Parts: sequence; C-alpha cells; structure tokens
Amino acid sequence: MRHLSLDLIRGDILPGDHITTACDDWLSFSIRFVTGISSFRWLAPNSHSMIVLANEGGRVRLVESTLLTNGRGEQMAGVIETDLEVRLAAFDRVWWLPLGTRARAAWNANEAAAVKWLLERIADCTPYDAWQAWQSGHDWLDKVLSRWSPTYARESWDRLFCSEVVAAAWKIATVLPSSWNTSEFSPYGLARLGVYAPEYVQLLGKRKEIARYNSEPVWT
Ligand SMILES: [Ca+2]
Repeated sequence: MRHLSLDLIRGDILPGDHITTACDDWLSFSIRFVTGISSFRWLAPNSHSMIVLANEGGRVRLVESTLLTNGRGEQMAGVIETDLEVRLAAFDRVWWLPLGTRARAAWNANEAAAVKWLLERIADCTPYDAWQAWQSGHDWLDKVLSRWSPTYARESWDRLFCSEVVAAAWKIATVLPSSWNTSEFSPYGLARLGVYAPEYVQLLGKRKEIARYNSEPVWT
C-alpha cells in the first residue's frame, strides 16, 4: 500500500474503481466491529464504500448510498452523486482500490450499462437500505444457517446500501459473476475480492493497511 495525497494520483482514478473509508465515530466503529467479526477479525478496516462514476480532468465524481444532510438542512437517505474532493473532509481514513487488469477490461467493455444503471439510481433517489446493510454486516449467522438465516439477504435492488451499489454496478459490468448475490457484500467484503490491482493507495488519515486486500478469488 502507498500513502499519497489525492493531488498526486487524482488523474489515475478511473470509473468503476472502489473508494472506501472509515471514521473514528461510533457508527463506523459498529460497522467495522460486526463486519470484522464476520470475517474473524476484531475490527474491519473500512466501513463505507463508493464507486467512481467519472473522472473529469481530475475531478472525481462518485456514486454512493448514504445518510447525508444537504445544503438546506434536509436529511438525504439513498443513492446520490458526490465529489471525492468534497467528501474527503467527512472521513478519517480513505483508500483508493483500483480495478485490476481483468476487472478493468470487463468494466470498460460494459461501462455504458453500469453507468446508465448508476445514473438511474441517482435520478430516482433509490432509498437507503438499512435492513439489508444490517443483514450483510451480520454474516456470521449465515455461515451456520445458510439461506434460512435471518441475516441472509435475498438480492434486491429496490433499496440499496453503500457496498451493494458498488457490487451491483460491478455485476452489471461483469466485473463480478452474474450468479453472485450483491446484497450480501459489506465494504470489507468488497475490499477482499480479487478484482483489484496489486497496489492500492491510502489518500487520507493515519496509515492503515487493509488486511486480506484483493485476496479472495472471483473467477475460479
Ligand atoms: Ca438492497
């Protein structure tokens, strides 16, 4: 992992790449705790996921499903477009996880379909999926009870949580196999998938490696 400021690499960030983050607040801690335990770790390193929609001359546009207060003081809960540079201020740690060669080729070949789907989700303000976010985080029960577990989420894109947006766009772009359930991926689960370039970059915060980054085979 390299630790570099956004200014040094902003031109290298590409559509489809995963931007993932963590905060030192209780919400991030609780997500990192439950998703870490499900992965047999004390704490997951990351708690939120965003996907790169476009890079316009170094201005990195993102899509994310999140809870935000807009400029008029209204609470937003769902899929929105944001700007990486603006969003940096909201987090304590931020990593850029670039797609690797195979995933990049798949994304580039199917980018139009994935971007169309992302823009439609922004346009219809697809609501935030708190229930499936909770289910995806508590995977430890699924390992015992399989699909009868109360924490097993059937794939459903009517509502979307943060890492579900990334996984769904990747599935549309064939970065992930069509048989995979995108409603079961936590931010840490996504960071472990073997879809990335060998090297990733921390853009912000005290240095923290993502254990098991890029380690789980996707195409076997
Ligand atoms: Ca969902």
